[in-house]
Amino acid sequence: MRLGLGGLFGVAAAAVLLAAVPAPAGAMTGGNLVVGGDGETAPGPEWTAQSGGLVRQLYGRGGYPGPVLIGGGTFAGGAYLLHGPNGVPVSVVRQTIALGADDVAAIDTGTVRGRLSAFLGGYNAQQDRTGVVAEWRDADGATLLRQELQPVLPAERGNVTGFVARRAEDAVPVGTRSVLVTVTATLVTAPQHDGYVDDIAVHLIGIPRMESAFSAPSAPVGRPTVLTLTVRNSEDVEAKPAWRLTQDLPAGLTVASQPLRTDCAGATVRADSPSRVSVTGATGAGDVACSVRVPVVPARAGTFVVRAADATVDGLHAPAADATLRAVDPAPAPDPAGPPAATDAVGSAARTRPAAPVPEPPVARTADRRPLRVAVAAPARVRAGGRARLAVRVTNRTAATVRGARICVVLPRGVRLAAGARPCVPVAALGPRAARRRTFAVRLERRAPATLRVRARATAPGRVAATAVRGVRVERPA
Ligand SMILES: [Ca+2]
Repeated sequence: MRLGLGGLFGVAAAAVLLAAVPAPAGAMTGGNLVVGGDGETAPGPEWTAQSGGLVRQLYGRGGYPGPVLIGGGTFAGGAYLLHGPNGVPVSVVRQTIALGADDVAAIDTGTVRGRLSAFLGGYNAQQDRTGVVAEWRDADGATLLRQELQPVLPAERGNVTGFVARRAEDAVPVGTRSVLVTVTATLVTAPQHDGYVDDIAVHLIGIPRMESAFSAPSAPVGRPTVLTLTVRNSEDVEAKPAWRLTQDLPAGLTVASQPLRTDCAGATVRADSPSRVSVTGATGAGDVACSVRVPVVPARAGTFVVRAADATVDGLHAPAADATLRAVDPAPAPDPAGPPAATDAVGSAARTRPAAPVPEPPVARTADRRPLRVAVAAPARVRAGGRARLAVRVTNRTAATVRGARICVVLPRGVRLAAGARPCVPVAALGPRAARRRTFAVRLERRAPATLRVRARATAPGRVAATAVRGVRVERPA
């Protein structure tokens, strides 16, 4: 017996029926499913007493200990501890936790673990003791799993006043629908009850989930887009054992480059093949989610589905949904003829704005991506025996100055350069993106109507030559 003020705040419930305490909706949050297990509110009807009851006591008052751990240190026990009522030899109180639909669904995947925990303690060499049992039960009330936190006896405490943290953690059996928590407090050294308990808790611990998603719903064919593979911790955000995932890609979608980037600490990521990505890692305490960015390229237009069924996981939930990408042909190159005539509306009437006048005859251009681009312009029609001027324009398409370029025209039979003209002319240094234009005077000797092809070529040391061809219609002489 210890002299003190035990039971000062006591509430001893006497009901016999077991009350079911519904878990909050979506309780797979890592929160404590036990109500009133910390004494911070006075024990009430959430605890059903078969005998005796539970009372609470301020820490550190009237000779009661603070929240101190045997072996050193303290724990966050709040202001109150719990114990059985003074003078009652054996108190038994119970609480039934009805698991919510979300929890039941998770449990029935067979991947949820359950933890019962509490701080249990006593006073000096006294034998007063309290223990806690959790029975995980099916819909018929049959116990599928039993966890027990044994009382802390004086020998374990070294006859020192204080608490020991106890916990039990096991896989929750499929079919579990409720948890019956029983607290048994035994008074040996009357009348004060010094079998202490605090922070009685039941937690559900899930496993992380894999998710997959594309950075955008559509992407051009042949261009990389990002498939993100995410490992999202369960809402308890507790540390989880090592996990592994493998995702196979659909035909026509391949990994664009390596190495693959990830923010999953310590993870190993690799593409086993162009169509398979593997990740191994672990989830630390407090980790909410991490991801792997996989650049992928669609080889053709169409819809690509990265299927959840093509994911292989160990220590994770498989993705709940597929990831879908629509691959589209790249946008066509701009029309060399320029934009169509613009229209705008004035009042209720629309009118057509004339296109900008074309200062020169139509121009034929090369369509390739060479560093020099050349275009040749000529009148579309000339009279036989007449004269014409060919205009050749060369453009430096690079970001560097091009030196030593030349422009040449190659004329078909029936077309001659005018007297004094040369077929090739040099071009001074061409700055980045700069263009130069040279003209060539020619005379059409041909008499019969025909279409002649005039060719222009630009060359520069170390540069790929570019050519352009222009058809010139020769008409009958006037
Ligand atoms: Ca407490």
